[in-house]
Amino acid sequence: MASEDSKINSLVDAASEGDRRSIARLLTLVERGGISAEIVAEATHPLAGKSHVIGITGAPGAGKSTLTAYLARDLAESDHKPAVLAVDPSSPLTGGAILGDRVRMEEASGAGAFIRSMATRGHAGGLALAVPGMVRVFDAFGFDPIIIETVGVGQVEVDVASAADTVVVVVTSGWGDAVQANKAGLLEIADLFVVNKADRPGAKDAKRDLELMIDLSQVTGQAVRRPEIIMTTATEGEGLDELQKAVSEHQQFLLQDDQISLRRSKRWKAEVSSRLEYLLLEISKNSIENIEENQSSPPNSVANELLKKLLNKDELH
Ligand SMILES: Nc1nc2c(ncn2[C@@H]2O[C@H](COP(=O)(O)OP(=O)(O)O)[C@@H](O)[C@H]2O)c(=O)[nH]1
Ligand SMILES: [Mg+2]
Repeated sequence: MASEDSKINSLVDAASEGDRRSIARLLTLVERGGISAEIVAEATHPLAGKSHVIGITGAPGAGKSTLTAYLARDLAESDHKPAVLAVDPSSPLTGGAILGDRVRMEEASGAGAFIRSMATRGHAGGLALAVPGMVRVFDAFGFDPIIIETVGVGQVEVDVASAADTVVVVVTSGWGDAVQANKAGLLEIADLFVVNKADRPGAKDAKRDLELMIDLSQVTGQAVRRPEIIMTTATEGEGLDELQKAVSEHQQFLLQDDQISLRRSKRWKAEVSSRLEYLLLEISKNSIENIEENQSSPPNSVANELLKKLLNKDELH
């Protein structure tokens, strides 16, 4: 492991000098999981904790990638150093997207944004471990803000987005879209709403639906701050200035009220919890593989005995 340590140390040194290839390699190590990911986490943790993390989520096809590309390009052109982590099976970088979207992402990276996409499957420990680790790499090397784009359908994807400092939920002008977002649990996590495809009919209705649902949630006292609703036509770049302004106002709000430390603490705990779940699952798999089978023993008491034995051990592996 010493050689792995020193390899990662030199990647970290080069990444600190701004070497993008080293940053990309560190991201890959984190994405693959395992012991290297742990070494990267330990090396980058002390350097991180400064960046604003923006989560952009919503139904597939809502326009998240289009919005993200514009936002990243505008931020890069206005002296920021944005990074994008697209956790999206249909993201422009993983194929399947139309040319216009890919061109916009390329423009954003041409302007200096670091764009990275990842598939939703095949990570040791899952997205819940890979995403925070990759965000930490961006944070450690000065990328700010960091935009995470996720599809707001699976629970893990929603959790990943909701761990951001500012959560943007994108709905479209289609009838009932706001209601769907509500069902997917997106309403509760939104700091800001975007009604995209405002060029299409029904945008005002979508906004009204959202207003009503926010009113109801305010009655039950869930929301800390009433989420603003921004209308955009992402393909035309319309409403993007308003979105950027709303994001930065939310950031100011977090700083003033020290809401930011609440978010960070929630994020920290969520990551510890994901890690713990992962470790427990691994331990459980290993114990099952090595178990001496005796079908006359009741499974629950075998599990209890195994756990007792495991809890008395010092070593993880
Ligand atoms: N008419 C219209 N189409 C849009 C708008 N924003 C995005 N689109 C299109 O909707 C499709 C899905 O966009 P994409 O950004 O990939 O959505 P994602 O799945 O949420 O990332 C693409 O064909 C976009 O060009 C918009 O404001 N108006
Ligand atoms: Mg997308």
